[in-house]
Parts: sequence; C-alpha cells; structure tokens
Amino acid sequence: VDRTPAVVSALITPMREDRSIDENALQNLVMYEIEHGSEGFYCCGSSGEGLLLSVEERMLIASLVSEVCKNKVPFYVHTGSLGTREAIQLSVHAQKVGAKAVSLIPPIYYHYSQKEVENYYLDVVNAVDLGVIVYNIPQFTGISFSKESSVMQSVKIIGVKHTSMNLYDLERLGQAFPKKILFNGFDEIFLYSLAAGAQSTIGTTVNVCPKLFASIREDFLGSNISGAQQKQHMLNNFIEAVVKEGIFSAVKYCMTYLGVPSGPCRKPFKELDDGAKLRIEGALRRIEPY
Ligand code: NAY
Repeated sequence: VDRTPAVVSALITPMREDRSIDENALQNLVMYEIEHGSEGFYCCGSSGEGLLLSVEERMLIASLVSEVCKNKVPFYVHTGSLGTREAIQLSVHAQKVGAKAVSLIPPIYYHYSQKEVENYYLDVVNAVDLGVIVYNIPQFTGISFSKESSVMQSVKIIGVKHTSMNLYDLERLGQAFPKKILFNGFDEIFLYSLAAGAQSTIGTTVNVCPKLFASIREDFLGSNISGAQQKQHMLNNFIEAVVKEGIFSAVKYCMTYLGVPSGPCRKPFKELDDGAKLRIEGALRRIEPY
C-alpha cells in the first residue's frame, strides 16, 4: 500500500438503470479488479463521471472504495471541482477515508488567471495533510501544465497525471522535478510514456485488462521492446474500437460483459445500442487472453 502502484484503474462508477450509484456493484467491481491485477484505483475522475456526480455521491464512492481497498491496494480520489470550497471539502474527506493522495483538474468554465488557478491548488494543499497530484488534461480543461507552471513548484504537489499526448512535456517535467511522480493518462501511449519517464499509468481501459498493462511494463523493464510493442498494438486495436463507441459507456459494458454489471453512464452520455454492444464484444476478443 506504501509504494506507488504502477497500473491504476481510472475506476468507472457502476450505476443502476435509473443512473443512481450501485453501491454493491461498485464494491464488487473493485474486488474483481484487485483479483484480476489492478494495483490501485483512481476514483471519481473522468472515467468515474466525477463531474456528473454530487459532492455527497463523490464522498460516498470514496468511502465505499476505501472499505474494499483497505490493506490491499492504494487508492486516489479525484477531488477537482468548479470551486475551491468543494475541492477542499472532498479532499478533506478523501484524507479521512485513507486515500493515498488527491488529484484535481484545475477550475474550469470561468477563465481564471494563472494566479487564481495556482491559489486553488495551494488552498487544497494547505487544507490537507496529503499529497496533491495535478491532473493535466488540456483537451477538456483548456489549461495545460508544464515544468514552467508555477503550481508545479510547490513541494506538496507530489506528481502530475499527464493526460496529454505531449510526451516531450512529460519528459521535461520529469527532468525538472525528479522527486515528483509522473502518471501517464492516455492508455494508447502507455509504453511510450514509460520511455519518457512515467512511473505509473492511470487509465480507463485498465479496468478491463490490468494484466496487459503490467505485462507491457514488465517487457519494457526487461528490455523486451518488441514484445512490449506488440502488446501495446494489441491494446491499441482494442482502444481504437471502444473509443468510437464512447469510451466510458464502452468500458462499463465490457465490465458488464465480463460478469460485473456496471450499467449505463449518466446523461447526457448516450446509451449503447445493440450494434455497439456487439462491436465492443468483438473488440474484447482482440485482447484475449488478457
Ligand atoms: C480519469 O480521470 O478517469 C482518467 O484517468 C482519464 C484517462 C483517460 N482519458 C480520458 C480523456 O478520458 O484512460 C484515458 C482514456 O480514456 C483512454 O486513454 C482512451 O482514450
């Protein structure tokens, strides 16, 4: 539980048909994934539909995940919010239930100044006795973090979850801040992120095939680069197909198909039709036997 987990599921949030949170299914899912090789969890992030959940629901999920993970694997809680007040409330709660660290997207919608974005992170840093991980996801937030960003200079910022295809920025961040942890956030470039210096990956498709990720990493660390490349190609064939259907709904359906009912995504995400489900089943066959 102490070391940084290398392969982390960006945990999806199982829901009933009415889109309410299915508490039992959530705990079953976490148990199932631990048994299948997930080394840690990142809950209420993009994959967990965190921004479509209320503050109460987000705290409930963190508590439920904590109960299952206790003494087994670490978990992180995404506590990024529209405002500082909610971000602090969620982060304090995450600390209370034993999260390894919290992670936050920057504040979105209003175009805040750099100073305001920095203060949002520093207010959270000062409110908790826990590491804080910056969630760099420029495609959704319009804000990117690099080694020059003022927030990155704080020692209580223990790492970056880099959901960006820019691996040069990742490499530069690692060189500028050797003590900070670099988390890759795009499953498609997992292998290449390792070469750029990422220590860990947090991803949606990790829910489905944690052992495939672990195996890519093992090959990489053992200098079996062609083996690692082949496995990444296999993973990317799967990812390319499921992204077309809507990645979060598709991964929820994968888990349902694998025997852990996870339901639909919250609206406005659309529901999968039968054709989509069949195509996702086909995609799953591409990553057999993982
Ligand atoms: C999270 O917060 O749930 C994540 O870790 C997000 C990571 C995912 N990025 C996005 C934009 O959703 O795992 C990736 C992504 O789904 C995958 O690489 C397919 O594009």
